[in-house]
Amino acid sequence: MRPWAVAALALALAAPVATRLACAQALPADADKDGVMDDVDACPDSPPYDMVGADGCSVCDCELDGDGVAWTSRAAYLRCILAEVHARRADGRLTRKTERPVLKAAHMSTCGFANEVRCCVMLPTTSGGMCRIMDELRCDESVLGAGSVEDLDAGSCFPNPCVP
Ligand SMILES: [Ca+2]
Repeated sequence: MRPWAVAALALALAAPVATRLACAQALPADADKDGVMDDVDACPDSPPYDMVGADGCSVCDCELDGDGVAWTSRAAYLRCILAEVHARRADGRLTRKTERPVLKAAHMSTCGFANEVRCCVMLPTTSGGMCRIMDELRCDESVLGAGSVEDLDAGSCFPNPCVP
């Protein structure tokens, strides 16, 4: 084969690879995996299983209701979650299978509780710890009598945040 033919063949074979690489590099990232790409995500650090709007921000924020004030009760927060889950089930954005971790994360959270925190009680035999929702005053090594305790503030214990 002549050198110019070899070069032409090499270019022809390389072009699709180069095109695929260019496409892969051009895809925007979604660091928090909420379905809203980072370049348009106003809340790029959403917690796992948080239901977000088109702007990437939580529809039922853990600490603030839709008016930007603290939840009046746990029940008010859970009503927001259930209403959003039902809406997303109705239009197909959630299925029975995909709603389970969303509901689990909401139920295992501090959201709607005034003084509760996620408390990590580190286990001496493992490299992680147990996450418990408790009053922030109790999340203390001297109160719990545990070796190592960490207050993670508001949020959910699902998935377990007490891992290194
Ligand atoms: Ca995102």
